[in-house]
Amino acid sequence: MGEKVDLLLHSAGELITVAGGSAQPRRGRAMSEIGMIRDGAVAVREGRIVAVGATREVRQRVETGRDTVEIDARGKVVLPGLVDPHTHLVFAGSREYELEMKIAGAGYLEILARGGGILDTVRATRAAGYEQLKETARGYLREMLAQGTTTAEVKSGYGLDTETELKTLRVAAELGRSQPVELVPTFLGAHAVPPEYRDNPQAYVDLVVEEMLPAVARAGLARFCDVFCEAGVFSPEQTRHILGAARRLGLELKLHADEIEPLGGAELAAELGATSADHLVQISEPGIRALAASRTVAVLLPATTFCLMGTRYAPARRMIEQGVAVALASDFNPGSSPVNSLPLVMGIACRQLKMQPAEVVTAVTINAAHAIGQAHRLGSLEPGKQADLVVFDAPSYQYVMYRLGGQLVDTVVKAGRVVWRRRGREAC
Ligand code: IZC
Ligand code: ZN
Repeated sequence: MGEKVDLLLHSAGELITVAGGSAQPRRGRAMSEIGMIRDGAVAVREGRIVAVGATREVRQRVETGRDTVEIDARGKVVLPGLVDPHTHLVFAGSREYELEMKIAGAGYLEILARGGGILDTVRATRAAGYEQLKETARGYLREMLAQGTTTAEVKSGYGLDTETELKTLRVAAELGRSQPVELVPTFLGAHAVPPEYRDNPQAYVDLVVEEMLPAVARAGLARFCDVFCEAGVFSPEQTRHILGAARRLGLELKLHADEIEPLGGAELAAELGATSADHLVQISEPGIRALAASRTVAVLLPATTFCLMGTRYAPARRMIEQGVAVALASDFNPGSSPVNSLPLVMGIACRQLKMQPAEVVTAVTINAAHAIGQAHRLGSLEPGKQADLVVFDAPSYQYVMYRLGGQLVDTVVKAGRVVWRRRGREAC
C-alpha cells in the first residue's frame, strides 16, 4: 500500500509539469521543455506533491481514503499555479483618464512630468486608509486567483514617504496571510520623486537610503528592493547607490530597466547580481549579452507595451536565442498596465513577443518562480514542491493562449487546497 494522500488530481488530458528547472532558470531551447504527461495525475499530502505521472501509475503508488479530495481533470489542461513576478498591487484610485490622454497621443513620461501618472496614484494612496487599501487589493487578488495566479510579487511605491511605504508593505503582509494568493513583497520607494522633493531629487534618494530602507529592513517587510531606473526618474548612478544600500541590508535586487529609454539597466542588473531585470523593451545588444551571461532573469511585461500603445515590444526572440532566461509578468498597476490576468499576458506574449506557447508556459511558471527566488518550492509539478496548480477547461495548453481574453480556469489549488472553482455556466 502506498502513502495516504489528501488530494488526487487525475485523468488530465495534458498535465504540464515543467519539471527539471528548479536549480537554474530555463534558457534557449530548454524553455520549450514543459514535460507533458497525457492522462496525468498529481497526488498531494500535507500541501506537498508526493507523486506525479500517468494516472494508472500514480493510483498504484498512493492510497486514497474517504477524505481524499479527487479532481477529475478529464479533457482539461493542468499547469503549475501561475506565478506573476511583477505587480504594483497595492494602490488607491484608478487612472482611466490616461486612456483618453494616450489615445490623444500623450506619452507616459509626459503625463508623469506634468505631475500626473504615478504621482496621481501617490496622492490617492497617501489619503487612503489601511483597510481601504487592503480591501481594494483583496478584490484584485480574487480576480487574479480566478485567472490562475497562485503567487504574486507585490511592490510598494505609491507612498513615497516612510509612513505610507510601510503601510503599503503591511497591507501586502496581511493579505499574504489572509487570502490564497501567496505574496512576495518588494520595496519600491524609488518609484518616482514625490512632489515635495521635486526641486531636490537627490535629497529623496538620501531619504530612501537613510530612512526608508533601514525601516523596511528592520520590520522585515520586503524581500526585494527595486528601482524605477528611467530617464527623468532615477538615473543609473542613483539606482546603483540605492541598490547597494539595499544589498547591505540583506535585501535582494530588482530593476525596472531599459523600458522607455535605453540607459544600460540590463547591464547594471547583471553587474549587481540582481534577481531580475524587468521591462527591457529598449535593451541593447551588450545588455542582452550581459543578461545571458548572468543569473539575472529577464521579466518581460508585454501587457504594458500593449496598454501604452507602443509599437516596439521587448526583443524576446533575440533574448531567448542568445540564452537569456525569460519570464513574463502582468505589471498590474493603475497606469501603464491595468491588466492582472496572466492568461491575457500569455496570449499577448505569443502574438507580440513571438514567443511559442511552450516558452510562455515556462515563462509564467518555473522562470517566474526564479524571478522571485521561489523556484526551489514553486513553479513546477514535481515531488517535494508545494502543490499549487491550475486546471484549465481547454483541450491543449496552446488553447489557453489562443483564446485571448477567455475565462478558462476551472479549478485552482494552492498548497494542496482547492481555493477556487468555476461556477456553472447557466444563465441566471
Ligand atoms: O503607476 O504608472 N511604470 N511604474 C513604472 C509604473 C509604470 C506604475 C504606474
Ligand atoms: Zn513595474
